[in-house]
Amino acid sequence: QELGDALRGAISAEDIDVAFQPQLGFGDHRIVGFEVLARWQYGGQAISPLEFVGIAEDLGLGGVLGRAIMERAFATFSKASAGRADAGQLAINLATSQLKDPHFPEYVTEALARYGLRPKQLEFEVTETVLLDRSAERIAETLGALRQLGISLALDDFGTGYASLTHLKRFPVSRLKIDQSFVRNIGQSDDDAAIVRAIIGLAHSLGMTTVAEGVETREQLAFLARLGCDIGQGFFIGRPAPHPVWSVDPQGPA
Ligand code: G
Ligand code: G
Ligand code: NA
Ligand code: MN
Repeated sequence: QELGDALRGAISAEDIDVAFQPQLGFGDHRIVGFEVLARWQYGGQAISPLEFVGIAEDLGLGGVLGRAIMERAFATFSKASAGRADAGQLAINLATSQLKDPHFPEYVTEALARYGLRPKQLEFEVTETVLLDRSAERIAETLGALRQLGISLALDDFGTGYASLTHLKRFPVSRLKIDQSFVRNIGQSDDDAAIVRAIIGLAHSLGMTTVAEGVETREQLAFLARLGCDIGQGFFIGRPAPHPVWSVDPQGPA
């Protein structure tokens, strides 16, 4: 209740921030994009986006929150990438209500144009939970329309949900994000290594690419590159930051 009111206020006051976490291409060792992570400071505390996105959805504020996040991300990214030849892609997490809104593709097209960004520079991330919603038909339509616009779709937290293989056929997915729970023990657990290898093989045989999440060590990074993973994301490569940073830390994955 109180948190809900505060969130409503924070959205209107444009008090929701975003962080940009870099994604490293293993092929050419360049930053190929950034995942946008929403941030909200309330009462001196960082509230997790898992929590406040959920509250917003329950209060029917998912649409306005999503727009506030996208506006903030586009504004910051477009300014920071001005004059840069290949700034890469922005990956934005979507909540269910955004995909149920029939006007969403129209809004995205308009917002991209307003910030001088191209549809190819945008990727949306959805979890399987989002796809499992009762309005799957409606959601599939929205995702199809976004695909038509040239915006790509990544399946988040892959491997932790249900019926994942059906989703790959039913929705226009072009990238799988390997959940960090599999990446964490990749060097120690043969099972986790086998799972990651299988996800990469599945993705590639379906013409999709893979992003490994939660890359925290040099060893994990090397292991993933050996397995043929396309892109890595995690603290070893770069922490979420208030602005996109394209340089690769020499202490990190150089
Ligand atoms: O950075 P981290 O703790 O912040 O993110 C926690 C979870 O919140 C992740 O699963 C992430 O996908 C989700 N999340 C972060 N930002 C957003 C956002 O802007 N929209 C939605 N729907 N989820 C987000
Ligand atoms: O569900 P999603 O995968 O989008 O969540 C991303 C979450 O993972 C965010 O909370 C982000 O801050 C966090 N994160 C990003 N990189 C790392 C990492 O290397 N290690 C851990 N433990 N968390 C990470
Ligand atoms: Na995500
Ligand atoms: Mn993820």
